[in-house]
Amino acid sequence: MAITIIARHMDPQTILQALGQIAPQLDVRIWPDDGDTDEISYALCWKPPQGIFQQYANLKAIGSLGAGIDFLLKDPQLPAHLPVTRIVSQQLAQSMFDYVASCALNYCRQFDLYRKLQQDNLWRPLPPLLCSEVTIGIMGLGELGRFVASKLLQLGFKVVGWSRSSKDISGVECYAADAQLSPFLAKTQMLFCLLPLTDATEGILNRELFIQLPQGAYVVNVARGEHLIEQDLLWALKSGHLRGATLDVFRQEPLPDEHPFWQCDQITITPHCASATYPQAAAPQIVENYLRLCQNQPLLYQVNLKNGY
Ligand code: NDP
Ligand code: OXD
Repeated sequence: MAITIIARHMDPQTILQALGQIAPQLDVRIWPDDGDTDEISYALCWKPPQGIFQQYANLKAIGSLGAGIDFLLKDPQLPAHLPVTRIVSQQLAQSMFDYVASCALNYCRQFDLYRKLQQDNLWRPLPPLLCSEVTIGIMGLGELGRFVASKLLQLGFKVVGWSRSSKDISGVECYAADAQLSPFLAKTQMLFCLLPLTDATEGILNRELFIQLPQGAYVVNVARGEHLIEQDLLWALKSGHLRGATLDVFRQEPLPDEHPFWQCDQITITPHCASATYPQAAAPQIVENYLRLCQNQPLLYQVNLKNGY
């Protein structure tokens, strides 16, 4: 039995090294030079080519090297009978919080507005905005959203959250399901999307949603580019309804040169780096899952394929 790493837009060597440091006895290979594919039982993937799993006759499980698995579900030939795992780690959650907190504090201290004033050499103190006066709305209260929500409270923000099923998170006003989306949005001055990409969530950041946010709200998408209807965001910014947006994920990555987002000074762009998997943090759970696979035991962090996350 062996593991293969099928990674594009991510360095497979760093995963290989991290696995080698804690489990040198494992047979870990890197696609496309992974030898006899019949020997592979666990495929660790990041954006693999579609149809690739057909080459592995004895595959027992597929692992996403990130938190999301949407790129796997896009493959019509994904073997439906195999378990799919993903990465869940304190490091991913903390790193996402660091990103979210930077955005939230920037919004609160109005650095985006000062940047505009600076362009015109304008020295103009704006009315102060305290963290305690800002309500942050988190869409998705899973591994990342829950952690981020609780930590934002510690910074002094008011926090509301929205998820599919109802939640009880101390200090966070929780809303659930489509019926409670509107009241959640009505309270949200700064919206963070931390939803998985599924049929139900694709295109959820659209005009109808934006107009339910209060005037001057700010939107941050750290989930997937397909959550956002791009023209609707440009409209909401141009109309002045939204103050600004920070986008870490895009329908096409890297964002093409000619994309209008580059030229929009109300949008801050980061290159899908909000929270990357650190190989050292991910390696222990990968090894644990491989050992479980060898012993036919249930895997950690298995995704519910019916739900799509
Ligand atoms: P989880 O699967 O742990 O949590 C998903 C949350 O979304 C759950 O609370 C779930 O509700 C909720 N949800 C799912 N569908 C719906 C729906 N239709 N309506 C309302 N709520 C819904 O995911 P993670 O927290 O681990 O990660 C979230 C996403 O963040 C990933 O899928 C990935 O796309 C993105 N990500 C981005 C990174 C970056 O660097 N930009 C890094 C890591 C992740 P319930 O609890 O009721 O099931
Ligand atoms: C992930 C990501 O899903 O980096 O982990 O987007």
